[in-house]
Amino acid sequence: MFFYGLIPKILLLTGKIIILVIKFVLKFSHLSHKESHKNTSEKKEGARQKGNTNRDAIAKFKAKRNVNTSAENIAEAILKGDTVALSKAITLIESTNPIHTEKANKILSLCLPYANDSIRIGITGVPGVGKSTFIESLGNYVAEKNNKLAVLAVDPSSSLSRGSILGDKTRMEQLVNHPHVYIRPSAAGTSLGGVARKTRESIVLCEACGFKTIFVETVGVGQSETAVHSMVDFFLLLKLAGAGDELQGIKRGIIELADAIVINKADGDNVKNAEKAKTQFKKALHLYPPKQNGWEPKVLLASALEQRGIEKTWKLIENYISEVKATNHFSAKRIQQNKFWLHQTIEDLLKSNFYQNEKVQSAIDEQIAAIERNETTPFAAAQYLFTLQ
Ligand SMILES: Nc1nc2c(ncn2[C@@H]2O[C@H](COP(=O)(O)OP(=O)(O)OP(=O)(O)O)[C@@H](O)[C@H]2O)c(=O)[nH]1
Ligand SMILES: [Mg+2]
Repeated sequence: MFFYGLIPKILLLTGKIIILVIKFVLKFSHLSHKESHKNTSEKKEGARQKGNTNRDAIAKFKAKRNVNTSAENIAEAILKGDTVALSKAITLIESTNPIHTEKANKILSLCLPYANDSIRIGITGVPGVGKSTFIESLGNYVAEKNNKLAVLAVDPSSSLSRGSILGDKTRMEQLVNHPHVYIRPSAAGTSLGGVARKTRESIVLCEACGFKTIFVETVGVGQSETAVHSMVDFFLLLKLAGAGDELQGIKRGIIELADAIVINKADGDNVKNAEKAKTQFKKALHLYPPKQNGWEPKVLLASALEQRGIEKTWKLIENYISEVKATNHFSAKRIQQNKFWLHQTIEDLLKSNFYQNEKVQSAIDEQIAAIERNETTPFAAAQYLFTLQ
């Protein structure tokens, strides 16, 4: 009896427990939902904030870019030593777009009064002689002396690959990362004249940007040595011992341009050969007429890989510079070079204006055909084409 009386109470209690459990479960799930909701909103908020940061950064970047786009602002930044602006200006110099050329010319004229104060060194040699390795070694030596160094290249053959310097970046790893060093791969272009002009103008900008030493590298395979020779104060020729290389150089007359010949890879088994080559080159140099400035070209041995002969090379360059500065030949050579480039540029402009002239373009084939039919001479045809301008 007593037991039957308890049944409703037990049922009631069980029901209450079930309700409590359900309430608890519901509350918990609500709480966790709230929590997860909170987390998502926090994440969203975070993302929004991050988005804001990105947007802020982009806006700042754009503003900076806009500020820097005017020629005056780019020039101002260059004069403060800003290498980002320097790269931007060099890109404008390299562009074939007439608007860019106009802007580049404006930047150049603003920078020109602050240029000229540097030592320009041309470095040449056949492919594989060790130019990049040598520039890395000498460059680090120079940069470590607190000297701001810019490395440019004239290499018309590699206009597609954007220059040998870039391809060799692994060989210039240390130099590329040096805080005092600016490296620019060779200018792209279809003609040597065009590439050389761009490099010359880049030199002006580098000087305005505070670079006191400029290396101009060129691959010794064509006429580019002559172009580089006429834009530098000191011309250094890298050579290898043996392999008939000496004779090749003598034939091509590049030796005549050199202020110093450095026989590279004078290491390991090659030392004896290198010493022999040094004697040969010294003799060969005597065959050339003396230089206008009275400097006698020197021959040195070096190992770019083992960093030997580097300090000697630099000391030699310093000696040369102080010698030619004392006799005023330093500035005389630069003036002479400027005259050369003036005439060179006039010739380039005349030529491109002539060939771009529409009347000339449509008449030139006719004249060639007339020459083939023996109806006119090349001279008469040229004179006639000239009257069309
Ligand atoms: N033993 C020895 N090897 C060297 C020396 N300098 C450079 N080399 C090696 O010669 C090879 C060519 O060197 P680079 O510095 O790339 O020569 P490069 O003149 O810049 O060549 P290009 O860019 O192709 O014109 C590399 O394998 C270098 O490690 C040196 O002083 N001694
Ligand atoms: Mg190289």
